[in-house]
Amino acid sequence: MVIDFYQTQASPPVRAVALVAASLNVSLNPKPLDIMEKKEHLEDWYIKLNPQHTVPTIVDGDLALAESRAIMCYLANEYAPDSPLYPKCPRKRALVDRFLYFDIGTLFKSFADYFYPNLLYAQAYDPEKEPKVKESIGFLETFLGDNDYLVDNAVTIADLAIATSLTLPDSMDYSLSAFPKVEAYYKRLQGSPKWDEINGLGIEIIRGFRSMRAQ
Ligand SMILES: N[C@@H](CCC(=O)N[C@@H](CS)C(=O)NCC(=O)O)C(=O)O
Repeated sequence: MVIDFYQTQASPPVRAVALVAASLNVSLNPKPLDIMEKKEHLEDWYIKLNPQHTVPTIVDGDLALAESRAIMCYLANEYAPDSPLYPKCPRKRALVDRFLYFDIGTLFKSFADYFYPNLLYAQAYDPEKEPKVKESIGFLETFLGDNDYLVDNAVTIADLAIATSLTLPDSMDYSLSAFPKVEAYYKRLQGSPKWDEINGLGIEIIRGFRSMRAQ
């Protein structure tokens, strides 16, 4: 079965899916989309697949699925049901889901709200949006406590998703030094399979885009 993966390497939600797929040993067939210049995500054929016109979207047979965190759970459920990355125990799984929702609804949201206007439209940072960034990283610091990972002290898809979200402040040279546990956690997760070719490259692309823009 070929799983088509509509994606843009710079996008953190795309990279989060790619990182999870690499750790689950699920292979994806990359279908790169130019969403910046050619705006291929707004073409009719793509809107039919995903009316929300976001990347990532996967197509697996008759299933077209958007939303990065839903895609991760699907890949684990369908292709790696025994993987400890998405534990079967309902209580552990509930905690993994909780951190996936924390990531998409709070952590990554605060990053996107603060960093994207600067990254995408060269706007000055809005100081009113920074407290949410600090608050959400602070929550993560508390959740980690003395553990290396968020759930049962073992790596899960929630850690891989959150580590990928943390690449956005990294790409924007935003220091995590006020949050030593988060900083150590982020470093630890950089040992994940294919980190360099997925997130290392994504960070480089965003940095390259920023320095081109600054000229
Ligand atoms: N919640 C979505 C967010 C996806 C998203 O916003 N992707 C951006 C790129 S980082 C995108 O596709 N933007 C183009 C658009 O919204 O038209 C997910 O996690 O998949």
